Amino acid sequence: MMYKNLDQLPSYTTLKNLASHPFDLAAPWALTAHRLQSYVCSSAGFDLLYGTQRIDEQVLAALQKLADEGDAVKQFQAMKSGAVMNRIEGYECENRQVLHTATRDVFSDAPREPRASGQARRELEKLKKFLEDLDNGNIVNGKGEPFTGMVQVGIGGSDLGPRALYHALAAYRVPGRRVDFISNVDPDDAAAVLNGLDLSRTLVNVVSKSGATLETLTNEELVRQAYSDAGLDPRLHFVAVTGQGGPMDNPARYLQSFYMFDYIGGRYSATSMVGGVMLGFALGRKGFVEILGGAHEADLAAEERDIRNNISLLMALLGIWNHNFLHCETLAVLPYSQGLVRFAAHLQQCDMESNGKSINRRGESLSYQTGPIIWGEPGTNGQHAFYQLIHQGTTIIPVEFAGFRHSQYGRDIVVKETSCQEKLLANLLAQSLALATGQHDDNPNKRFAGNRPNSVLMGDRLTPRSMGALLAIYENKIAFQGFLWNINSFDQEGVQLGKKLATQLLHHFAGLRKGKSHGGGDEPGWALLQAAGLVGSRG
Ligand code: G6Q
Repeated sequence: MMYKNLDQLPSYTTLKNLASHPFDLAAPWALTAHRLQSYVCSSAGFDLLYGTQRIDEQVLAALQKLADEGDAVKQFQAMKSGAVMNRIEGYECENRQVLHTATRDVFSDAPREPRASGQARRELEKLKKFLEDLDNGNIVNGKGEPFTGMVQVGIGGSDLGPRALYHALAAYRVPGRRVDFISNVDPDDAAAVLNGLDLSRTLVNVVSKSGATLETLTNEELVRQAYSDAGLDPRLHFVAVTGQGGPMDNPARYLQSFYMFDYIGGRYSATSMVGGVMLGFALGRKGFVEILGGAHEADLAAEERDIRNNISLLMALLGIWNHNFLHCETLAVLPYSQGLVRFAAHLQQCDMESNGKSINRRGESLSYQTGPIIWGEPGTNGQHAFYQLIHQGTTIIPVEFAGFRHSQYGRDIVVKETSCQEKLLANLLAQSLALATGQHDDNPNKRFAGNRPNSVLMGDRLTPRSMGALLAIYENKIAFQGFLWNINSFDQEGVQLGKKLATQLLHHFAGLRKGKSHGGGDEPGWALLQAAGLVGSRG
């Protein structure tokens, strides 16, 4: 299939012309009740309030045309049906299907891609049995006691999404259970987690799709050592999630092995066993199944052609409008929900690793911007930190806010006549308005230019189901943007070069340990090690 570049689509020119006079959010007449109430898109349990974006009916119509001309929904459907979307035509590449959506298409009689959904279902069945065995005392520690903790060892996609979901849903944990994470090869990461843990009551979930990631393999050995030092048998504590047939697929070393498959990219793997084992342990099977249900609902909603009824597609298009046409370089994701404390970190990987590309799917250089820089922190904390720059700085930063009508725990207090939750939501909506409208003032220091585009994604409560939907809404947004930019959102060659050079530098350390290394002459790696004071003498 020959996909076109964004700037070859006819509506690209229309949008370029419209971008010379975008809607003025700061005009006194701009934010009418009609505008704010009609620019709301609802799907999968969320409402996207987008009246505070610099768009009008003409822009929306052109964005709809852009989506149609770029076959955004058709490409998404092809991806779900098993088309080989992870490829660069004519060049060596991963050349794979992209089927993370199949991990949640597991309860319908006619899944979109039966083979992948069948494999996901089999893993879910294994997980069900494993969790039942933990609950009914068939799986216990060496002293016959139940497990109360789990440490997940993994990095990148095998850490960020699962960790973000765990934090988001900690309110729904099975009483008495907790999870910790080790990802960084910095030994202090593992040391800080292991200090104070009761290893005897703790499972270790080693997660690596490739089974070959040096950080994870090293951390696994470090943790195994801690078990041996404590006189505990790792075989009773360690479980694995890995690619079937890969280097870590060695059931003799693990209490139980779960599989994920090469058609699921690491950063899209939170709904596979990569997230499933840990989330099933923490929330119970029902909680994990709820996450899958929410994600599946969002995947179905993403097939809607009308952008006004498809949150993922609309967010993708608004992002393209702000980035490619209004030339905003970064995007802040600011959730007003403490549970989403790690969500921006997950999105940084999911979005920037997917769409940080500069060639199209035929290997040709692109002359337009692709993925923006993504960053963010939960509000209201951010308000007391970096919002100054968003309001009055020289860089325009579009914002995606997210919030929920109700808190998770329901524990609250009325102070000065309002509850905490009301204060949180008032702040969220006030920020949205303030960024859009700005403020006139004779004192330039108190002047706000406004016209900072933003939208608010509002849900009812952060639950396993809504978290699943939110995760998939973003995954699908990222895929839609990649389709329209005509890039391959599913590979990550950009992280390989650094890995290769790290391996070269490690050879120097290994050589020194064996007393063999004499240095690398003019080789920049050796010179940098010297400059950093790690080997030999400086200069
Ligand atoms: C994600 C990337 C990357 C990957 C990690 C861990 O899409 O591919 O972040 O998840 O490098 O890889 P393993 O799971 O193979 O250890």
